[in-house]
Amino acid sequence: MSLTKAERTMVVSIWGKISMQADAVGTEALQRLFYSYPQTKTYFPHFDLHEGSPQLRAHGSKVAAAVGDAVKSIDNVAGALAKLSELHAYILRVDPVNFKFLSHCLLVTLASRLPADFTADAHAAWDKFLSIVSSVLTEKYR
Ligand code: HNI
Repeated sequence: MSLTKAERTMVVSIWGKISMQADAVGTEALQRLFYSYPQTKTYFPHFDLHEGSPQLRAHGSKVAAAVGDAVKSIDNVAGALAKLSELHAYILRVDPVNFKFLSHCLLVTLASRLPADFTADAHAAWDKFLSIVSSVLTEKYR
């Protein structure tokens, strides 16, 4: 699966508008993940997951930075996220279904922060992009 030129342009442009708030985007997406899909909290027994906790914010900013790296290397997401792919597969062993949940929460976060930009086309482009990111982070399982 790969993105068309138009899809790449939409992903890059939306990230450009939100990247100043990347930390907050990552944190909000995680907060949504833990509220809407509480089973995902089992991967973070060592974290304080209360709203606004320092650990949640630090992790949100790491996740957002990784999404930003993937956007920057949109033609080579696998290369950009190679180390994270090993971490999630071999060490963290996150069940791939959880990537769908987090991707959904990222989409909702982007949509609510950039309502005018998040057209149906932009939604579809981001959905495809996040499924590429998710496949990269889960491909080592297979
Ligand atoms: Ni994920 C650590 C990025 C999905 C559970 N994760 C990271 C780190 C980054 C990251 C960056 C920090 C690595 C480091 O410190 O070297 N994770 C991403 C991205 C996605 C993703 C970009 C998908 C878009 N991770 C998920 C999902 C889960 C998940 C779906 C489980 C629900 N990640 C973890 C856990 C850690 C983690 C657990 C370790 C946290 C810690 O610090 O102990």
